[in-house]
Amino acid sequence: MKFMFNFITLLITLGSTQFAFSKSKYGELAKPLSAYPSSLRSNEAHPDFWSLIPFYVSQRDEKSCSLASLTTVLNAALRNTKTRSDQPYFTQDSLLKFSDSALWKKNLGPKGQGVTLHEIKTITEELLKKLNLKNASVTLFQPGQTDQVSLTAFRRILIENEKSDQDFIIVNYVQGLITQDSQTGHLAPIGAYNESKKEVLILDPDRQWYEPYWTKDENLLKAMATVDPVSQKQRGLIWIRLND
Ligand SMILES: [Ca+2]
Repeated sequence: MKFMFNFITLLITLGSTQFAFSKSKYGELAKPLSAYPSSLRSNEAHPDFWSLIPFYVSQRDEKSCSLASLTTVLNAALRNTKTRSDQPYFTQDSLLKFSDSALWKKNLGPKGQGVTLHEIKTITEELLKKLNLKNASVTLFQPGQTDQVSLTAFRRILIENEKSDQDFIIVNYVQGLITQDSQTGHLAPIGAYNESKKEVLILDPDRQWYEPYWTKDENLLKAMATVDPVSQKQRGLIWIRLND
């Protein structure tokens, strides 16, 4: 009887321990894509999603969201030029090597803390130049605030970007303001925008923990309108246009 009592006590303790340390992965604001498959079966074509998803990679470690995001985006951008049997797509390692980026070497190394928004803009511009994409450009958007003016400007970019797979967005936001993760800065490509629902699909490279998730554009604006403690600058997004 005493054994049974101790066994039940142990089960209760284990159960309460699990509840104490585990919480909902996605919370209230993020909706995992697999739970909403019909969200991509509308009349809208979602050209970015269908260009990016074949190349959607998982970041190789916690610092490498910039490397994973650019691997996904650049493979999508170059997919129509890599048609020969001797033309591999980029892996994260081969892109890092090809870039020869001092910023990546420093920030993804043992003492690095990842890459800021301004740094990924510089790295992207260097890569576009190396890839001889002469007409390409990178635009920075830092909303700074969550007011109506900022929301309208953000929506204008999302609507314009949704029209074509000749441009892509990488967003810099606080992951934990969308999901239930830590309150740290993060980078991820935007997969799609549903204008009627005002929802953005984030292709989070943190694939060990997440699949792509939808969130309201207002939520993403709040997570972007924050200050990066490393750079002391506002977060935001870069908009990569191949034919500017
Ligand atoms: Ca686009």
